[in-house]
Amino acid sequence: MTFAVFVPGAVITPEGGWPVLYWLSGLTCDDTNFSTKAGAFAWAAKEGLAVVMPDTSPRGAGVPGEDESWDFGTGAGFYVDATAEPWSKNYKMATYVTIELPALVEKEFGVSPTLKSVSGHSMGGHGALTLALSTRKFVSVSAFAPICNPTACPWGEKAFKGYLGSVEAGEAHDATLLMTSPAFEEILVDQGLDDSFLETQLLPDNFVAACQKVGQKLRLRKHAGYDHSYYFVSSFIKDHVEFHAKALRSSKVAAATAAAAAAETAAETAPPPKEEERVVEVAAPITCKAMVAFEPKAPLECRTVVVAAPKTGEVRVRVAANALCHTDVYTWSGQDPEGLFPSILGHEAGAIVESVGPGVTTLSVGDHIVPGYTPQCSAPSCVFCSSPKTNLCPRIRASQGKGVMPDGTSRFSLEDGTTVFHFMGCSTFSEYTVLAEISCAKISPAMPLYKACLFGCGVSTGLGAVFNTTKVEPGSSVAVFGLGAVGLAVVQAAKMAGATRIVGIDLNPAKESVGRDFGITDFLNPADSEEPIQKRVVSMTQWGVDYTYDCTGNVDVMRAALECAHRGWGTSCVIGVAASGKEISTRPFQLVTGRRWCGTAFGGWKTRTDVPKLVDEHLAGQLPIDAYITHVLRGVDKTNEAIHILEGGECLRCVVVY
Ligand code: NAD
Ligand code: AHE
Ligand code: ZN
Repeated sequence: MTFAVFVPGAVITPEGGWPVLYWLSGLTCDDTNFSTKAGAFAWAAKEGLAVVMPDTSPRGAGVPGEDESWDFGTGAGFYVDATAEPWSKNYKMATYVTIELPALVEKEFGVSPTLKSVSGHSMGGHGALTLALSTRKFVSVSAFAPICNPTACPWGEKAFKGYLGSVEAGEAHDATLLMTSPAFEEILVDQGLDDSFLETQLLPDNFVAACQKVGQKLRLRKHAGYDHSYYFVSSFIKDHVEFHAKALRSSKVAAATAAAAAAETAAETAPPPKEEERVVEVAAPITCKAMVAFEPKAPLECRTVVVAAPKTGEVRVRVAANALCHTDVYTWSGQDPEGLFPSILGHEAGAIVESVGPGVTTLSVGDHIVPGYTPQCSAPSCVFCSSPKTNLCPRIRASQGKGVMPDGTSRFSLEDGTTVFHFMGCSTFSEYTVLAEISCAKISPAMPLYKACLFGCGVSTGLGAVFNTTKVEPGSSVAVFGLGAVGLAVVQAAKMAGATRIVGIDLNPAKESVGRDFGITDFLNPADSEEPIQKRVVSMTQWGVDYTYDCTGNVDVMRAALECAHRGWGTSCVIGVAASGKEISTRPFQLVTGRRWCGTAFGGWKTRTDVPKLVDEHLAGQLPIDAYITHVLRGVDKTNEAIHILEGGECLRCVVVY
């Protein structure tokens, strides 16, 4: 049997496997029709959904008569297990689609055994509805122009007589007759009103009546002008993918919640261990691969490192994926006054807690986290954590800047015992790293970690610069200098905040197109004219723009950004990180005349409180971030390649999956 599988991206399989949509095709189709004509994969990729597309029957089985008609035999297996001869040996489509094929794709493609939905077209719509109703193995079901009542239509009668020996035997494979009690929160069906098979073969109204009778919620959408073709499927497939993704997400959350509740109940009911039995498990050191920066600008070296057990208030995590930020490259290049060598750089990651040190109360083994370079100690005595005005908790900032953990020592060493420094309290260019508990944002396990890493720095920073630091109002004008991931996140947030004019500025002309995708309304390239860029921006707007952002780290650009802010009230926000020894300047008159200069660290987000919320917003479909991932590599040893790619100018974020 031939089948096709779509897996969303060359990335790690999420814990528990890919949520999956099984697609069942119609008469005469094979495993290629859906993959080539439906246009579903962009939506499936967006939702993180795998798609499995089986053929519609065995082929070349040598069954007498298998190729005699288009609506029976080859290409027309009808998703039943044949019991009548000569079909019963080979034509076992129900078992194939619900047992054999899932076992195979679960093993070979990391497809989830539980988070699965089913949909299909015509005969495949019949298959989807009947297999979902009879097996209850699928979280959700939908269909396009399904054969709803096959015991009452010519296609069904022919199939049941041939494969099962009688039409009556087909009653167990008839969606209308199987609808005897509500089985799903909602079933989605689309039907074209210009479908030539509507009245004779499909009979959706019989299914509607059956659903109404038992109280099954059915969303049947009837579309004038649509026929039975794949144009019809491709027109509405996005809705079906989103329908299933939503159901699978709630199912996953429900399962996780139930598991957590069960664990909590077990913990509550278990008798407390006697004092002498309470053993603190001490984790052993781990050896793993890490990319070590030995000196500025020299390629990182992939080394075996020893990662010591977490000490008090620390956790050790397995890094699942890391996105490269420009700041890593900045420190590697030797321009960071705090840069130390040898060190393990990296600070934009998604990870899973592997072990916890003594005294850790808010994290457990298995938790999914995003490391934060701005910690949040949340102590009532911390005036920074207690204030809504800032995220800059100083609790471990001094040791972080010295490349060590809060007790003044490093958890990293080479095999010969050489100490390796930490970086920004994260050091995520390593398969394992140790973090302070107060640096970890615990996030929903439903969030794929290869995407979660984006919230660890650049994207969050750009969003927060707009929402938290400058608080852009609807109708504002905005100018963004530098359209990397940080600048584009500023653009994205400015658009979400209702800014009506968003000027993107970049030396790279290729950024105009990506900038427009994110929401810029105008693009300027400083290299296109001798005239200073701030003058060009002001002349576009009379008095300057309400909010400007430097996302380059260049101090001349910072000045230009300030000087094109609106006279009287314009605010300019410094986001870029400037090289050691660089200073900003402008004529004080610029400030006297009402412009304000400010800056942001991590967009003002409080790591532990806010990162989980950003993740949840993404999971709820309110905060798209997939477009930032322009490159994916596999293996921590690919980090040098990622640096090369980021410097190439076409990359927003290169995610390295470990
Ligand atoms: P990036 O290198 O991907 O993007 C920078 C963009 O600026 C590029 O498109 C480049 O072409 C453009 N550029 C460079 N010089 C320019 C100039 N003179 N005029 C106009 N455009 C110019 O970097 P990124 O990851 O988006 O990070 C941007 C900056 O933000 C970096 O300096 C980074 O270190 C800093 N950063 C700061 C924070 C923070 O919390 N403050 C967080 C993350 C990143
Ligand atoms: N060591 C650097 C600090 C550079 C800097 O400003 N870092 C930003 C984060 S960049 C993330 O990509 C920041 O938030 N800083 C706040 C902090 O506490 O470090 C230097 O230049 O000295
Ligand atoms: Zn960063």
